[in-house]
Amino acid sequence: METVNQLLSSIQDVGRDAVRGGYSRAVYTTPELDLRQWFVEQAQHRGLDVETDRNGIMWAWWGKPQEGALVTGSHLDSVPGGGAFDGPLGVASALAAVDILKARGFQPPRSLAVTVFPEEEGSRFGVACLGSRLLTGAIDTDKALNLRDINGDTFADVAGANGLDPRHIGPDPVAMARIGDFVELHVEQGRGLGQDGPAVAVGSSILGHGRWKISVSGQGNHAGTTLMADRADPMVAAAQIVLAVRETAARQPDARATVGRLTPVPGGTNVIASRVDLWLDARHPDDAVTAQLIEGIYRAAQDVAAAEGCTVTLTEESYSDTVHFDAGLSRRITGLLPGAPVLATGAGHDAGVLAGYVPSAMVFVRNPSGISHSPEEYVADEDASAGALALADVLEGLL
Ligand code: HGY
Ligand code: MN
Ligand code: MN
Repeated sequence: METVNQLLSSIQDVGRDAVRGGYSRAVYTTPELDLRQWFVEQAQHRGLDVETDRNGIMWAWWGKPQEGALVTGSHLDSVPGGGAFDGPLGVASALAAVDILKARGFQPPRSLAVTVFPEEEGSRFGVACLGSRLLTGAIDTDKALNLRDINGDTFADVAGANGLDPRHIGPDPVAMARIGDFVELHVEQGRGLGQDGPAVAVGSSILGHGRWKISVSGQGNHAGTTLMADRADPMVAAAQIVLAVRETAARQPDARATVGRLTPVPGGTNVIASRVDLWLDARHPDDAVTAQLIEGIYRAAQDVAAAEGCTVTLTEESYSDTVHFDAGLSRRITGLLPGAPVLATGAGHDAGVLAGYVPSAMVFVRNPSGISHSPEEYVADEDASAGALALADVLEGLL
């Protein structure tokens, strides 16, 4: 059986992005579908029975599907130009952990499932952890079905074209009852684990985080015939909004706010844009502070837009409160991983969504680069192996 590093090597060419670098594996695009097929083959190769549920979540069962099972897993989709480990490390480590337990002759007293959640990054339809939100009912089903990608295709249509029945997409209490406990292994996405010391840590909490769409509207016009005094240029207002985002967050300890995506309409070199859409990602441990941050950013946006003769709207697209993982489960995991530090994360995860419904916890694996959502994201082979072994010990201890 392949080790976790061999499993990751076997997908290292799937979804490489020649333009951005790294990987672009958006949900229900060819690279992500290829990874789904890889997962099915690897799971079946280990004697696991694989099923895809009504929301496109894949479940590979060791033992029959049953209520109260132990579930572990992560995601295979990526951000545009993402790293090799964000998501796949958790899935590959779970498969490798099954190998380790089988090699030990371990027989799980209750069923174990390895899961793959779709659209964790929200890179295609804009809402992070869409699969786990649908499973739990954390998102309104109609809102989810009508989410659109940049081509204007709805999630309902795309999911329907990939084997799901949109009429059945939505909360799945039967599947939820099967999750007794959930543990997700994930690459550490900040600098929480240094160069020395243990390769793994136990998660404690996830920073509250949300996404807002800001649209600035002005007067589209000709770049050559429109005098500077006659312009209402939304790009100029948008640029000032990006700076206001940075300044507002920089004044608030522990806050993070980012504009990573900005789209001028129509987007011509010799055209003054008529509208500019930008997306804000804002995070803070205290949800009330996040709300104040957004209010401050929106006030600043309205001021700069008005000064430029433009108008501006702000729409919340998704929000997740700060999550604290199940204390009892995390304590048990800490006991199974002596010396592993406890680490909060600023990154969202399906484990964070599930934490609102079932006992949920996370294990992080060292990333010496401290960089993620970038081709520079990195996990050394020996740390990936340590992570898979740690996950095997945790699964054995929890089963
Ligand atoms: O955005 C996040 O925090 C996660 O990587 N989806
Ligand atoms: Mn992830
Ligand atoms: Mn991510």
